Amino acid sequence: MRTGIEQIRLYRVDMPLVRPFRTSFGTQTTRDVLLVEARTSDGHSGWGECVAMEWPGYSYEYVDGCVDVMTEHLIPAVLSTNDERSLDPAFVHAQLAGIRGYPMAKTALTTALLDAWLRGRAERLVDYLGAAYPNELRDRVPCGVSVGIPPDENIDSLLDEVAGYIDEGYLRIKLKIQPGWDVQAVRAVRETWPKILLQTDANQAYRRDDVDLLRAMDPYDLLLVEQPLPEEDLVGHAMIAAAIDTPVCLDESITSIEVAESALALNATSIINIKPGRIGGYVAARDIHDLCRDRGVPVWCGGMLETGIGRAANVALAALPGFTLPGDTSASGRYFGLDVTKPFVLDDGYLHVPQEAGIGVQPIAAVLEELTTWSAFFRHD
Ligand code: OSB
Ligand code: MG
Repeated sequence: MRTGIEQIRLYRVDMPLVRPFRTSFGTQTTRDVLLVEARTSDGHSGWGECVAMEWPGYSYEYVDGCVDVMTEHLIPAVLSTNDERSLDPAFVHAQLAGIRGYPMAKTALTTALLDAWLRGRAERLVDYLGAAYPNELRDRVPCGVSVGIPPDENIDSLLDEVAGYIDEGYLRIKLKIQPGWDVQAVRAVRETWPKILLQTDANQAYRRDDVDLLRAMDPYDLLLVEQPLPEEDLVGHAMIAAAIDTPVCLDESITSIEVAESALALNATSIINIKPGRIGGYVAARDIHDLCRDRGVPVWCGGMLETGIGRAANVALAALPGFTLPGDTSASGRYFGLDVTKPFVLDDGYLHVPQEAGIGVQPIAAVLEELTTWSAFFRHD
């Protein structure tokens, strides 16, 4: 028998955040994160991270729901054969095609399988995703940082936090906003740092008739405002985009390449935040990048407070040439005191793309064991 999937393992890991992360949809103090390991019959392990949060606040997916859909549907589908095809990305995609939705759960599983398959071929994820432009792949990516709403809603707390990130070398600041915490925060940061790259993220907190609140931030030279309105409201985003000067960038709304095309056709967005977990995988994310690059639409790599596993794959993706804006690909230390992998460290505002095969990193066994709160395994039988 040629190489196939030998076993799939799930690990639920508890990762305390270095500071609470508050957005318009709620506050996270710890990252309750699901990791997937795919072990192959020839001894490779591939890894994927599920970016769903503990509760369905960003999208409908959440960790318990992802465990359920993986256990009941996704893992049985990929374990239905254990011949060499079981790792082939096109075959895996076809096996899962009949299961709708759950892009975060699918991304975690398919990334683990892709990582294992690439390790078997000694190929890096960045080279696989960027095969169409081998000479334009970068070996480091520019990094921004996403700054939550301070729990005390105090402007000085915000300025202290931003000052720390600027000292560390972050190249762009993103402020989380919501009605009541928007123009005053933006104005304070802009007045303190007149030249920094600055943008905002509302995570769907506004409505169509809040256009005056959004227009009030136009004087502060923002790169973009991310996802002001609900996910489904593409036409509303087009109305906002026409009414304000700040470019609109969609995050939650962009759930597939078809939605990306629709949003661009409607002028609902002029920049796209690419998150593989939201779209259903790294290949789908690459395809949206290719579409945007062809159309001259800038993209950047979003983040979901990933561990080193998800971060490694995101950094590989962000090395593609269309990622022209700094991503939410911050260093491990911005999130965690202890990461499950070797930490990603900021170097002059950049993270380095891992050089090893697959996603290029693996968990440190002792750390994974220490942080794991639950695990399960599945085999072909
Ligand atoms: O909307 O981009 C978002 C974190 C969790 C859920 C949604 C979002 C975010 C962030 C943080 O903004 C990005 C990061 O640093 O990982
Ligand atoms: Mg966002």
